[in-house]
Amino acid sequence: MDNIENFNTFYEKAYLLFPIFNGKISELEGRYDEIAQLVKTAGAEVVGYGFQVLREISPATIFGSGKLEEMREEIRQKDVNVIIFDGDLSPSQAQNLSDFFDGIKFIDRTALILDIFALNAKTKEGKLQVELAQHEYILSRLKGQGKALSRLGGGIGTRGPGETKLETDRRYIRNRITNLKGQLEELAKKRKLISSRRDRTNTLTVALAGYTNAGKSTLLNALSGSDVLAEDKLFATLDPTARKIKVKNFNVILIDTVGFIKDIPTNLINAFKSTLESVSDADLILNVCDARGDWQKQNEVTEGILRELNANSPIIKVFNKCEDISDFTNYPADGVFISAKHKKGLDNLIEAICKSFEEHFVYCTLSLDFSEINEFYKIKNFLESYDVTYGDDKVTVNLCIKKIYLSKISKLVK
Ligand SMILES: Nc1nc2c(ncn2[C@@H]2O[C@H](COP(=O)(O)OP(=O)(O)OP(=O)(O)O)[C@@H](O)[C@H]2O)c(=O)[nH]1
Ligand SMILES: [Mg+2]
Repeated sequence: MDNIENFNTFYEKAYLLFPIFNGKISELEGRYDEIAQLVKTAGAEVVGYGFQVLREISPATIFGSGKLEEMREEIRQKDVNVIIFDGDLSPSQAQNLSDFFDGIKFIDRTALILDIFALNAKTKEGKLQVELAQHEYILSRLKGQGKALSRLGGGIGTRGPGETKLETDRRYIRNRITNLKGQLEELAKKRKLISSRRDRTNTLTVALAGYTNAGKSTLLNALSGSDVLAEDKLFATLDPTARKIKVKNFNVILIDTVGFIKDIPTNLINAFKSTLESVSDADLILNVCDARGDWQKQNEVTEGILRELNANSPIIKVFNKCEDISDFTNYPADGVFISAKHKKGLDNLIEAICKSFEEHFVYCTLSLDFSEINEFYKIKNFLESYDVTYGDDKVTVNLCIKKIYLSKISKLVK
């Protein structure tokens, strides 16, 4: 909390560094926009940037010495408080660059993202997950380092457990990581218990996944008539939020969760695995992207992360922010085009959700003799959901099953 207050009163000036590899200068604009938005989200302001197209890298400092001098001059003139490197650095490169730039706080993109996560985590689980990711990050930075990296002052890159590492050693961090993992496992177990209870009532789950700021929370609100925080900031949502909605005959639990971003730090995905399970366990995934942005890139990233999470549920590609787009010829034919903010195209989306459910699931009612109940319980793990009602001489089971498992219940269907 101290740190957050600190950040409100201290508006940092950020300078961005872009190494450009393989001559990909065309990527600079997109990279700048994304980092600038991350910086804004973290509560700082971009006051300048430097880039260099690198044919070969100087191992110690990445950039060439002439370029470095030039950038240092600008950094001094602009009174910069934090330098952000758009990429990954080895601990020694980070140290060398930081030393060169007069010891001004020097962080990389991962630290910046972790920082935003620390600001946005609200629930106990969210906070633990962020703390785990931060400790893993710090540990990876300490590998091979003789001394602890020190980052002084408040603001970006120092929120959360960052500062404690000053006085800590690797052993403390490892112990803390083990402890955090243990706490998270406990929470995940509890959540599983709640969701398995939920499974027994007839519901299907739909997860909203996709690039950060694509409009997932806005869509959740539009579909459920609720009022979840949605704002023009990256990673506004960290903790999964669920809403019950009715989609025609289907009872649906709609889950909104953390957004994705390119080059997402691996330890962040690992730390958020239990939260992201709500995506991989869902019966259907809506991959939401911003149709006005570089949606190919967004979808590439989202699909990559979904693969990493072993999410193999059906996916509907949802193109959001379409209110001003009239020509859809360059978009995939199987996409659904909506504007969550202006509540346009939602009927088409609901149709698409129902169609997918009907394609993959069957609802049916079994009327069983008491003698058949054991047989039923043997196959219950193949069901998406079920609901048992005991009558005087019969047991009625309403169930939902994936079509591929229909043969499992064939004996019980009369
Ligand atoms: N123009 C336009 N803006 C939209 C639309 N839907 C959402 N937005 C805006 O996009 C911004 C991000 O929306 P969110 O719903 O917070 O996005 P998100 O995907 O939940 O983002 P994170 O939780 O940060 O990953 C907000 O400023 C929304 O008002 C839309 O259909 N059209
Ligand atoms: Mg959101």
